[in-house]
Amino acid sequence: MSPLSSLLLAAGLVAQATAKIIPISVGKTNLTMTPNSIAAEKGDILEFRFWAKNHSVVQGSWKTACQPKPKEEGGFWSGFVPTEAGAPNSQVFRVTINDTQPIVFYCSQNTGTHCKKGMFGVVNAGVELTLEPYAKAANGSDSAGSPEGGPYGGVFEALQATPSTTDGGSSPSSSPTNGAPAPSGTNGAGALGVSFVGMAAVGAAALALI
Ligand SMILES: *[C@@H]1O[C@H](CO)[C@@H](O)[C@H](O)[C@H]1NC(C)=O
Ligand SMILES: *[C@@H]1O[C@H](CO)[C@@H](O)[C@H](O)[C@H]1NC(C)=O
Ligand SMILES: *[C@@H]1O[C@H](CO)[C@@H](O)[C@H](O)[C@H]1NC(C)=O
Ligand SMILES: *[C@@H]1O[C@H](CO)[C@@H](O)[C@H](O)[C@H]1NC(C)=O
Ligand SMILES: [Cu+2]
Repeated sequence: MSPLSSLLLAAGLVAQATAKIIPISVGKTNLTMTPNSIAAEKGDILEFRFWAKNHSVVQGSWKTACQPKPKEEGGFWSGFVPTEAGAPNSQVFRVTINDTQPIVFYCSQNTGTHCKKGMFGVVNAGVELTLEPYAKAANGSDSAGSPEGGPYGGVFEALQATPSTTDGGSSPSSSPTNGAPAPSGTNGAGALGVSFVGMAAVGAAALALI
């Protein structure tokens, strides 16, 4: 293999390796999504990790707080995921990001009015489509909407053990339970992304020896 094609192959591996898994804790600390403001690129995966007691995630409409984006327009819905206290549910809900349009998501549990109390988050917030106006509207909303029927727009998978530093819920949450939408936490690049980059680096080093 020529040095040039080795280089191109290595570059290809690195380019493929940039998609990352972004863990989001659902209800780990009070009624919050952590982090609640996320930057994601096309191909990245939102990984929702559910904590006690009984939460959901729904892609919301930007027009009406705590109401779903109509199913016929896409979006996602996990259904309710009852979870025992003390540990995250053994199943995570993974949603692939297909573009960089702003997304809002919320928990539709009405026992305790979770969305109204701040249980929502945004992905790729835009100029106007941000947490703050959404929080205001959510605080004034009545009940949260759940889409009809079963989950869509994502897949349930077994929770993988990852280093605690990649757990979105491990960073202290600064978002209060009621209202003010201070962005909390940061994106944790999933272990998968990191290990692919590592493999690409090893591959490139090996190719350089050929
Ligand atoms: C969770 O809620 C309790 C009771 O309202 C409050 O005392 C505590 O500070 C909250 N924790 C966080 C991290 O916001
Ligand atoms: C979870 O919450 C939903 C919506 O409130 C409810 O229909 C369902 O019965 C709850 N499940 C459990 C196990 O509490
Ligand atoms: C991205 O596309 C996949 C496949 O069509 C879909 O399941 C997923 O819900 C989409 N993601 C979002 C955020 O709509
Ligand atoms: C939520 O709405 C109530 C009633 O209108 C208001 O008193 C409260 O200050 C609002 N909270 C936030 C955080 O905006
Ligand atoms: Cu909830």
